[in-house]
Amino acid sequence: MIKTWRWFGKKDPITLEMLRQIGVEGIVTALYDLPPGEVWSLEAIEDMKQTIEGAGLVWSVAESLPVAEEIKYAAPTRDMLIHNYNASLVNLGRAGIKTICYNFMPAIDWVRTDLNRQLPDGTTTLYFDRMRYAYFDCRILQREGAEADYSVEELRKIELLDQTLTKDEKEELIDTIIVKTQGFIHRKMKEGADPVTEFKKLLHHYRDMDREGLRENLTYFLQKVVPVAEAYGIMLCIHPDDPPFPVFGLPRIVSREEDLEWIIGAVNNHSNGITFCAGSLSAIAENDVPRMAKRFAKRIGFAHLRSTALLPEGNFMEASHLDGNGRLIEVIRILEECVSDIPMRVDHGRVLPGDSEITHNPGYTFYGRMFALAQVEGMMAVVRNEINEKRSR
Ligand code: DNO
Repeated sequence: MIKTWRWFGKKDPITLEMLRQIGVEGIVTALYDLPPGEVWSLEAIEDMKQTIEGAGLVWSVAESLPVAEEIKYAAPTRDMLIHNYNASLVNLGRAGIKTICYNFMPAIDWVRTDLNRQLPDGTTTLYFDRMRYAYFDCRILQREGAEADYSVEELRKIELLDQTLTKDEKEELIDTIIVKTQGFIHRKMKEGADPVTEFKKLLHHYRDMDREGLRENLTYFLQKVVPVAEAYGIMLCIHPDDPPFPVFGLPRIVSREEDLEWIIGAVNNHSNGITFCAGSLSAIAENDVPRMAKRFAKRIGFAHLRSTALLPEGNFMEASHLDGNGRLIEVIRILEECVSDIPMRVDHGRVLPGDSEITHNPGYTFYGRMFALAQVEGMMAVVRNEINEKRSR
């Protein structure tokens, strides 16, 4: 696989020069200044491409070419927005960017409740605490009917949290769930807006939507964009839900093996592909991550390599890249055997010494990711030796 790195553009303090020095081969980036729905012009794409190539690297993946919410909830404007999406695809294709990552998570992308969970060794990591999430759902959002999603015991814990969380902790929770985790991935809050009010407005658009409804809207989208991707030799790769279960009463349809099976069949075309995010998929016990890699290998165009540790009571956190439910070495073995030419990147590094001095987005530290990349490279080297030996026998 090709070693790539998510880079946040010219303002990213982690420079392309730094990335070359640590052995990165390709860049994963987006036109972050453009809101979802706007066309990525050929000029802007070429400009980004030249910046990357000027540093001796290549632009391997566009992540994400974001899908506007209006497409996900089928607003009257969706045809116009899909038209714009196709225009961006055409421009990316013309510029030679052939791997595009996107997701179809309604209203909210990845969800964590703590961005700086302290580990025994003093480093910190990302964490999902189910009760804090539930507290946010029931007490901060005050989502209608939310209580029905939790057991009596859980509702009692929510009550307890209400009494023990400080005002600052409650503010921090809001900031974590709907501002910091979303802010750097095309979902910036409007200046001066109240995050909770804004988020509730967004949720409202999905009030009557179930799994089937969202599947219909994804099918509608795929039927219109996959032919364009195919014409330009692009592989559109859907990112799994993170975490892979419904949140805030919203359906999520890219979570389990049967979901991926359904998606690749919805439009049966090689350009309708998958971003194999081992980390997201690993956050529920029922997902056998290596088995999924094997089953869908032919349609995997991009890999996110990380892993999670499943904890009691529905909590989880990022595991070491050598550990956890992602079982990365097995995943790497499968991907190196079946799709060795695809780009991969590590994801969600820890905060290591030195990282607090370099401004970074949550989960996207320099040293933390570099450390993870070294671990993954080690596994890749072992696996490649195995494969070469096997083939020379
Ligand atoms: C979070 C990321 C996601 C991912 C998008 C892809 O760290 O894994 O934001 O990039 O969902 O569309």
